Amino acid sequence: MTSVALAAANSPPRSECISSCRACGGNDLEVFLDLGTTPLADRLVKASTADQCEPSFPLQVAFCADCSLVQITETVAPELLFTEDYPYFSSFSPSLLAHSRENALGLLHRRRLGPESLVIELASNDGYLLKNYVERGVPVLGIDPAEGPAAAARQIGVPTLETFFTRALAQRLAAEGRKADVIHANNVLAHVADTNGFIAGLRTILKYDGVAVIEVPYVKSLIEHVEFDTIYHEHLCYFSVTALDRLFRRHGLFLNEIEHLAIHGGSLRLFVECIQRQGASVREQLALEKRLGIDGAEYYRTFSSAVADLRHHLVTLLRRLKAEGKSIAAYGAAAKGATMLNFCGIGSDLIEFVVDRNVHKHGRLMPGCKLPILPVEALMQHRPDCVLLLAWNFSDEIAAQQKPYLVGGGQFIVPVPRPRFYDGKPASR
Ligand code: JHZ
Ligand code: ZN
Repeated sequence: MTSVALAAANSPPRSECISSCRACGGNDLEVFLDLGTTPLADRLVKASTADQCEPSFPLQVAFCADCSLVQITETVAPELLFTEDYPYFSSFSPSLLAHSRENALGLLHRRRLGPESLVIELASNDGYLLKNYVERGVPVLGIDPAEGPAAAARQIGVPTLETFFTRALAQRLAAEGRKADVIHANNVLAHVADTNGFIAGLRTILKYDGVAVIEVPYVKSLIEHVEFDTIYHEHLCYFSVTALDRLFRRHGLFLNEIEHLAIHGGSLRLFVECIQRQGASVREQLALEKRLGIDGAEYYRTFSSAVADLRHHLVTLLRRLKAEGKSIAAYGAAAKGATMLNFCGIGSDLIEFVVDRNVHKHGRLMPGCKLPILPVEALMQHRPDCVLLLAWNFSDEIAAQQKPYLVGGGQFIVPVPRPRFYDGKPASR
């Protein structure tokens, strides 16, 4: 059912509202959070088109009573989400690079990968992860539909297919004998509309004794730390171990081990294989989720008021600072920043500009609120009194990098799980 009036006659739908679960097809979906109608979080606005209407879509989150998958109800066409100037380049975060290197080197060693092996990454972005294998002589294949990042990957020697990963592509690769010893899929499973097609494809290109190493943000962290800003149209699903275990089983795959990662506000690294050998890490987490009720709708029902509280406290704080004559900027033109600013109704009345390290974002405007994005040097030039950390998941890294700003009397504000000032000392939760 097409739900957006914007869809022009005879053109493909720009967005569709689901009526059944993305994973299991069940009809028992309960909406527990409504973030209103918001613009696309990674679609940064060009100054030349600033006065034009941006595409905006409903952003509602639902729980499936049948398989316990949390998901948004609107599916925006991928062509709208992942345009040729998609601005996300993984290599702008040193801590993400270090995290990825460690991941690759660990697998290289444990799986004894060599010149005969093949490592495939789905959503390989700019080659930030696969380059670690290339440097050590292990053949790789990256798959990513975003033109800019794919070109950057090729430039550093990471062969990359510039396309979406689908069941059909998987069949073609398998027919060519290109099956993987290791498949990486970081922060992509939540992005695909055809969840089952993606997992089926993954199964098709995984060698029988291979392993898929998949990273996803953890819904438990999202709920407990009120990370509602990580909800935007690119992220269709928000995973628990319970939902993942059920999802993989339906495709003849087994979630055998998990690791907890601090990245992106709390993520899971999943080790998925064709052979069933569920380890203690998964068994214990499933039991914990059962105890906490993560497999039931009740767990999610108070989230909406936690989000409303956060919005109230953040807006009240920023207004008070403004009334005291303080100047405020923001750090991180992150996708999650777009949700935070637009849902809270924070615009140029409260914040002057946003800084970001990613040169591809400079000169653009944040979606919706249209705040200008400047290089990080603008912080030392303008010395705003306070800086709202929209990229709060990198607070420690940003504080270390912006020591001169903090030492000069500047203050950071971290918005989640509740707004607070932050002086660069490691966050305590
Ligand atoms: P970052 C991303 O979301 C992209 P975003 C994507 N939507 C996804 O799925 C999730 O991750 C999981 C900048 N920065 O990565 C870089 C600095 O300027 O938290 C980024 O623009 N200086 C595909 O966009 C932004 O902040 C720094 O020192 O919400 C961070 O965005 C650092 C460390 C980052 O996620
Ligand atoms: Zn379901």
